[in-house]
Amino acid sequence: MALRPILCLPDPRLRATSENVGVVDDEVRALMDDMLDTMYAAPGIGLAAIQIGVPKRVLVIDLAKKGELPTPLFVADPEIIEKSDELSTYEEGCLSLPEYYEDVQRPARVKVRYLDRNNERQEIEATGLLATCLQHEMDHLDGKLFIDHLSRLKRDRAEKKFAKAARLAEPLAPRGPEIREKV
Ligand code: GNR
Ligand code: NI
Repeated sequence: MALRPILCLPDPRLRATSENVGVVDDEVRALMDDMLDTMYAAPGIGLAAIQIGVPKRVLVIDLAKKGELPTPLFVADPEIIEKSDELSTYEEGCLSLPEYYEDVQRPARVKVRYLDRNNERQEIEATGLLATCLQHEMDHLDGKLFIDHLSRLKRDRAEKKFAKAARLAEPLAPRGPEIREKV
């Protein structure tokens, strides 16, 4: 078990399409365990493998609050097999876009088929925050971020904000201190 660094926008790996694992074997289980540790440490309620740079269709979720018993959900190769016409709105955040939050509308209910940590086929019918979180994580597997659900204006502003943050955080070497930007 290990903590792994979480990639942030504008890292292009977040836009990659992840590949199915096919079988949940020991290697995938080890990945899931690292992801869960990394997610709890962040802390977050969900994490997709690509957020730690691994382009596999694997995600973990735990909606249990601090002080409650952990209830981890381990998911590989998920597919949405039903979704409601009814939508619901949640204020979303993403560990790959730190400290940025916006309302996002998504189907209120989804039925998802997936492989669990024991490589067994499962189906889950989710509503509420779990439905939102599953869809948010599954978007990551296709290189999609929650800002892609916002207006063009909001998305552009968010991308610019993170591009600038990355520039400012970057090496002092290629750019002398005399041309450091003001925040
Ligand atoms: O920790 C997270 N919180 C959250 C809140 C509302 C909707 C989705 C999420 S997922 C996010 C963690 C994350 O970035 N997962 O990819
Ligand atoms: Ni996210």
